[in-house]
Amino acid sequence: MLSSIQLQEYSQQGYLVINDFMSPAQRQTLMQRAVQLIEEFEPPQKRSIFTTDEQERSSDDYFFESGSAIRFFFEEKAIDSKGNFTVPKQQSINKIGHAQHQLDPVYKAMVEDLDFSSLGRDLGIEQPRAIQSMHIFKQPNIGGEVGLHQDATFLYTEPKRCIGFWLALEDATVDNGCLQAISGGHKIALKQRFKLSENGGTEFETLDDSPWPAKALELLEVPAGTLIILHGQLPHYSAANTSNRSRQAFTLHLVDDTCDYPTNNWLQPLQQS
Ligand SMILES: O=C(O)CCC(=O)C(=O)O
Repeated sequence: MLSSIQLQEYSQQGYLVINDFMSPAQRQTLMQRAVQLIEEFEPPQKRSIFTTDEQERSSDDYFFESGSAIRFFFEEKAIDSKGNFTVPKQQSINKIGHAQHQLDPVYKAMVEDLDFSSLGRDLGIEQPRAIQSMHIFKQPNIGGEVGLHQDATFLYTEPKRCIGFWLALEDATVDNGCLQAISGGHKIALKQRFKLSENGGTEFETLDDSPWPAKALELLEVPAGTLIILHGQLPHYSAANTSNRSRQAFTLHLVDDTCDYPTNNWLQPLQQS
């Protein structure tokens, strides 16, 4: 599926941009399904906010179990200090994750249609396994920043072999928080691993404490329908959405089933169906 020029670009940059990967009808299908799921979702008493802050995540069973469920995480700014919504429910969600590709018929069919496994095999994954999916919203005005990270921190395997597929369901620009990446940064070591800790929470283990490369982040502004493939060790980031336009994306991550997936990885997926 991928040309030799595309493979070369991916190996040099650690990412690859493919325009018009998804049709407008396919994008609408996922966005409408998300609206339905949010409509049916009854917010729990304890509302789980998605943040890259370790403390927020570590004591949160709702987050822990999300590797084998469909869970809803709120934007930090959507909930006030008393736990009340500051925006309507449909505009409060940061992301839905992490197993809709296995549990929801609409997401499952879309993932099969888009054939990420073949792309994964082209990129060196021997036995592709879809391990995590996310519908990410970056809501207008309140969509939070996602700190600079490498995906293999969260989806660690031995040997390290993880690929992220990031699909723009809407146009992604600098104002609404497009992806940004350190081109070529996938060649640096994996810095951290996010894992279950012995006290029942989670922790970041430092694997390499050298600083991030002193290289400017590249802005990956892309139109709706674009696929960005991300190497598992590519440092990437997205800024807060300061615009009044949302920036929805769907992501799917593959690991290689020939690699070891440690039992103390934070995300414990459903067995494959
Ligand atoms: O969509 C975003 O803003 C960030 C997504 C991301 O970094 C990821 O999926 O690893």
